[in-house]
This record gives sequence, C-alpha cells and structure tokens, in this order.
Amino acid sequence: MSFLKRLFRQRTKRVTITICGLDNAGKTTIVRYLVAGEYKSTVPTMGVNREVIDLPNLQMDIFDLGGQLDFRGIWPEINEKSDGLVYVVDASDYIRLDESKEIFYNIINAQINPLIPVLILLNKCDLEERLSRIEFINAFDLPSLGNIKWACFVTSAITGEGIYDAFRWFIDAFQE
Ligand SMILES: Nc1nc2c(ncn2[C@@H]2O[C@H](COP(=O)(O)OP(=O)(O)O)[C@@H](O)[C@H]2O)c(=O)[nH]1
Ligand SMILES: [Mg+2]
Repeated sequence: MSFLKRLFRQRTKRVTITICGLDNAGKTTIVRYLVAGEYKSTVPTMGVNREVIDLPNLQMDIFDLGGQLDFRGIWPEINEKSDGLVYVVDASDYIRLDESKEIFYNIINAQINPLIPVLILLNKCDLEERLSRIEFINAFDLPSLGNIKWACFVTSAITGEGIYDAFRWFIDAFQE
C-alpha cells in the first residue's frame, strides 16, 4: 500500500450504519439514491443488504435491514454494533404510523447505544396525501428523545428532495 494511501486511510473514519423502518418505507431506494445520485427502482429486501459508501473522510458501511416481520429478529444484533441509525418512515402510510412508532422506540430503548446519531427520514414527501413534518414530530413524540442526538428531515427518494441535507447532517454528526 502506498504511503499516501496509508495516510489517507488513517484519516478516513469508518462507521457502521443501520437503516431501519417498516417494509415499503423506502429504505433501499434511499440507499440506492445515495449510491447512484438518482432514483433507481428496487425489489423488497430479503434479510440484509449491505452497501459501502466512500466519502472523502468517511466510509459508511450501510446495513439495510429488511422491514418485514420475519426479518426484524436480526435487527437487535446488527443495531447493537451500529455507529449511527437511519430510521425511515413512509409519510403517506397513516395506517401503520403507530406500528412504526412502536418499532422505533424499541430500537431506541433496547437496541442501540444511546450516544449514536439518529437520523429520521419522513420519506415519500413527493406524494400529495402525507403527514407534515410537524404532524409527524408530534405523532412520534420526538421531543421525548431528550439527549439523543437526532434530526428529522423530509425526503423523497424519487425526486431526491431533502436527501443531501439529511445526510449532510448525519455525516457532520460523525466529525464532531
Ligand atoms: N412516491 C415515492 N415512492 C417511494 C419513495 N421511496 C421509495 N418509494 C417506493 O416505495 C416502494 C418501497 O421502496 P423500498 O425502498 O423497496 O422500501 P423498503 O422496504 O423500505 O426498502 C417502492 O415501490 C419505491 O419505489 C419516495 O420517496 N416517494
Ligand atoms: Mg428494502
């Protein structure tokens, strides 16, 4: 390995990220968007998808966890080792909002290290019938997260809206 490469590697921080949320929230589409810089169609995730994204001084090893009930059993083990959590909610899925909230707090209270950054994405904001950010923050009781370092961004993995700002915040959270 070259001297420069070694130097560069030393400066590169590696983090393990998990992406959770109900099936169909848009998790895989968001990861694909991060990789490709544009919308790409996806198929439902069976188990775990892993994707490594290299940024100038951060390497993100992303575990995209299948949201179906069958696969949630493997979440705790992966979340325990995680340096950062991305939690994705479908802003148009009013019916499963409570289910998503329950899962979210289960991860927060029982699966992750409370010091890691938590990025919450209210996804599918391109759809007309959807929760607003304020409605969502109230419904999910996000202020009750207290000292956890969290942020909530409104995103669309189809148009790309909000993705840059959301991940800018997330990446910055690892540089502190
Ligand atoms: N309208 C809209 N559809 C989306 C968005 N993100 C994902 N989808 C669609 O939602 C479905 C589920 O997406 P997927 O990424 O597989 O969800 P996952 O189960 O959470 O990984 C797919 O049909 C996606 O095209 C979005 O921001 N807006
Ligand atoms: Mg998926």
